[in-house]
Amino acid sequence: MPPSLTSFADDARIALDNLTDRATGLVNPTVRLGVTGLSRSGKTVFISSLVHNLLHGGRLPLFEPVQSGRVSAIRLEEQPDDGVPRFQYEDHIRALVKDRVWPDSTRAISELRVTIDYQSASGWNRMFSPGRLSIDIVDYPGEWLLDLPLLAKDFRTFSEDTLALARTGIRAELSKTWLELTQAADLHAAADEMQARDLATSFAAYLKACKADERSLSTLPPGRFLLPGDLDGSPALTFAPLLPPPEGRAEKGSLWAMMERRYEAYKSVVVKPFFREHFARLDRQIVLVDALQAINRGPEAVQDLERALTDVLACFRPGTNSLLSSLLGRRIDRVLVAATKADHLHHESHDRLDALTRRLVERAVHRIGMAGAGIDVMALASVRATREATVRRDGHDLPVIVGTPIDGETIGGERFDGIRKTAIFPGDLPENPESLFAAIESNAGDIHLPDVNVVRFRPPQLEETGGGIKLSVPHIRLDRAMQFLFGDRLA
Ligand SMILES: Nc1nc2c(ncn2[C@@H]2O[C@H](COP(=O)(O)OP(=O)(O)OP(=O)(O)O)[C@@H](O)[C@H]2O)c(=O)[nH]1
Ligand SMILES: [Mg+2]
Repeated sequence: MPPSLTSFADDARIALDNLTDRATGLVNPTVRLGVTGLSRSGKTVFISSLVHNLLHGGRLPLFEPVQSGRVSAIRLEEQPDDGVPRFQYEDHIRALVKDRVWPDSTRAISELRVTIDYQSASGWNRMFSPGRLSIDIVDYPGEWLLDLPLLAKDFRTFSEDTLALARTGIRAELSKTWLELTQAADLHAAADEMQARDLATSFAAYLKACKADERSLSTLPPGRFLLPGDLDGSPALTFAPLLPPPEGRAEKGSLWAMMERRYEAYKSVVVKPFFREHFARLDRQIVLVDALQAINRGPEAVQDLERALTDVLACFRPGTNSLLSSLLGRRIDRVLVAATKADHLHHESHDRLDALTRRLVERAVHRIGMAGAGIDVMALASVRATREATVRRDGHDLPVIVGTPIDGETIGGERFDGIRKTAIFPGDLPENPESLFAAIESNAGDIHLPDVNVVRFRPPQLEETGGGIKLSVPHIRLDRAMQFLFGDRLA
């Protein structure tokens, strides 16, 4: 992103916010952890399970501070930001653990503070009082993140980029109605509110169709066209990209001028406040991706995920804006990209999902010329909804996963009721991720992607100890994620 990301006044405000954060941080050390991902990628489930495992003594062998017994207490505390909705941990956990249903979709930002008391590992630090770290977890939609690159784009570039993409692949089908409407519009004619509304509605319908498409195309900005909230119907959300751009400056009062002004309004009303109040204050970030779903849906979905990941990682590129970095005084120094829902695979494939996601990230990082330092990748399951078993068939042992499909789920024509369990063969990922990308790039008509069986299972029944105490939520590699995201801050 070029240095014009925000105006100087914004920078000064961010700096001030950060100073305040840091001043409070001296009294009570904190780490602000951003959790994001496109919708349905597993953000709510991730935070709920992470907190549950911390609060309820989960199995966390790879989270060193807990493993080595240095943590003396973990509790929820009041969050620092009064204006941000609280992450409703108790409701989500009740759904997951008691009702065994997945929590509802959450469509905005929320926050939760977890505070950990610990003994420092170093003898020197132990001489002082015991350590205390607050982790402020901030859950926000990935769509908001994909809006950040707009700060560096004028209306002309935004229009060009958006229209070019709308003409490719499956999107060409989905954008047809809107493109016809756009082509018929006279950019020089006097601005007309009804026409602006029609164009915006049609453009938004195209964006929604992409998102809803079962081939799983990831989201395109502007994100608020999908989740308008209380800005629905405002001028800042009533615009659409236009082409071709007029020569020189557009005439005052023209359709182009109106759309251009509203696009700028979107940036200042929606994108900048998010950047300033939330994004610029994060220390650490986890980006959740549903790579399995993309693989399952086909080559275009995988390419699309890679494109979205490229845009997302570009937001975390360090040092692109030296003025900003110096004013911020701090920036996100660790980013974790995690492929979620690994419990849909047999453990032999976990490393393969890991490798595949790593390759996806490497390609994205390479494309934007980033160093890749501070970025880690892993495959995990926030909640393990399955267990593994083997079945013998035709003299061979086949690895299967066993779980309770959610009510109404059908597998091979058989409908499940949410009570009966079943075993499925989860399918295989390629040993070498390169073969997958080679297949995608060769663009050979009907590409065969590996078959992964993505069945929706219910959350698991929690095991109980002999004394009848329910254990914490089972997971895969959640402890590794914790260690990377904040383990070092508890040293
Ligand atoms: N098996 C399994 N399914 C998961 C896991 N995490 C998420 N899911 C599934 O993915 C769905 C979406 O998870 P959420 O945590 O609600 O996703 P989100 O990113 O918060 O979604 P929005 O709030 O809609 O943006 C859940 O309803 C589950 O079906 C997991 O670890 N294992
Ligand atoms: Mg959510």
